[in-house]
Amino acid sequence: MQHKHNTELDATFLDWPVHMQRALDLADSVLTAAPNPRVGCVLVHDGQVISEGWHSAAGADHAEVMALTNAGRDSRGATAFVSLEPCAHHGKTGPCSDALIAAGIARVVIPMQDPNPEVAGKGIAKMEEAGIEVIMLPDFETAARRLNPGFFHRIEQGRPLVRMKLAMSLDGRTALANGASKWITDAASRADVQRLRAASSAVLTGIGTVLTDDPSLNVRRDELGLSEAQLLSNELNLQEPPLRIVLDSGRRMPATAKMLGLEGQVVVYSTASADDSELRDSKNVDLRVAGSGDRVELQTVLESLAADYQCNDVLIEAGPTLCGAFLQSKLVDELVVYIAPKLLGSDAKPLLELVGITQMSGAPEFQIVETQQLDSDVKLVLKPLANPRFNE
Ligand code: AOF
Ligand code: ZN
Repeated sequence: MQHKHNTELDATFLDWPVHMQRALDLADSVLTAAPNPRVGCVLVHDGQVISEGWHSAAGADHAEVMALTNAGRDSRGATAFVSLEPCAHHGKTGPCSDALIAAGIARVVIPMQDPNPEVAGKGIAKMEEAGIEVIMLPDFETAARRLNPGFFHRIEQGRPLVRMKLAMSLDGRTALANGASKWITDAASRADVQRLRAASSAVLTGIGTVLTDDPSLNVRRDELGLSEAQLLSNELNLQEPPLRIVLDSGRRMPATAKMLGLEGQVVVYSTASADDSELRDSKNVDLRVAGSGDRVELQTVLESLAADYQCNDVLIEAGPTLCGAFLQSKLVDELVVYIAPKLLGSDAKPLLELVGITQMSGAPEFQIVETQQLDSDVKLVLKPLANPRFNE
């Protein structure tokens, strides 16, 4: 297989980056295809785009198959630009590498291998054996990875990518002393959270939040702030709501909790056996054990979410105790913080329970990777920086 960097793409290949970018953009038009990655494909013949495809949801056609089906003409001799190595395995659908071979595709251009052990290089090998020229554009790998950070995280690390959502006032408070918190951030921020939920495999909270706020933690179509066309193209995924996860060491989750009456599955992790739980017979509820005593083991929960539920991305929407515990455990990959330009005062509730930071050098630090103004609020996306002195 040849590797070609952008600087090597001379006059003959000048439009390659354009086609590869289009394949990435097609993948990006889908909110999520979890547990699968989002993938796009462009078929080009004699310099003309003859077809496009994308993977719209798990179980649906893979991007390459959709593009071949849509070509509406002979694809023999065409070049396929795909945002990920075409698969080699029989999963929910047949192998794309076989479909590309059968269609007589002459060349396949990809930005990276699929790290899924069922594929990892096997798709490339199959196609090359069949005489297809496979070319890797490594300059697009970063962009290709950015499309599916949770998928790569799960496959490569055995646990989902963990995002923590925090919404706070300018002075870092989340509720008044009397508990009132509706609404700190504005509608644009709340729609953004809805889109984050819709793109996540699971939304996770603690029993404290369930008992005080009785949240739904669901996705509400009309609050996503998406156009009709965007809603329509994401229809399949919106029918598959994210799992709701509750960490409840003492099995205090009441059968009357609002989320149990809503569509979608709920998983409750506890340290106690489920034998006498009043939820034992509820349908759509899985009762699991992770850890012992009064602490659910966070790492065990995440490993279970990856292994038992194929979760790529988990969104934590919890109170100050659980959010603090996740940060202490260093299991958070990304913070998404919405800041409302208002003050709630020093008797209002703090963002996190995080004690014992006594030296500046031990303070957890973050790198800002995105800032955005959403109506009157500000959204920050941050990545934790490794600090060996934090929680040492
Ligand atoms: C591709 N094209 O569009 C996607 C791929 O269970 P299946 O059959 O849907 O296979 C899922 C796996 O296929 C997934 O884990 C990933 O390795 C690959 N995804 N491959 O050739 C696509 N979505
Ligand atoms: Zn495939």
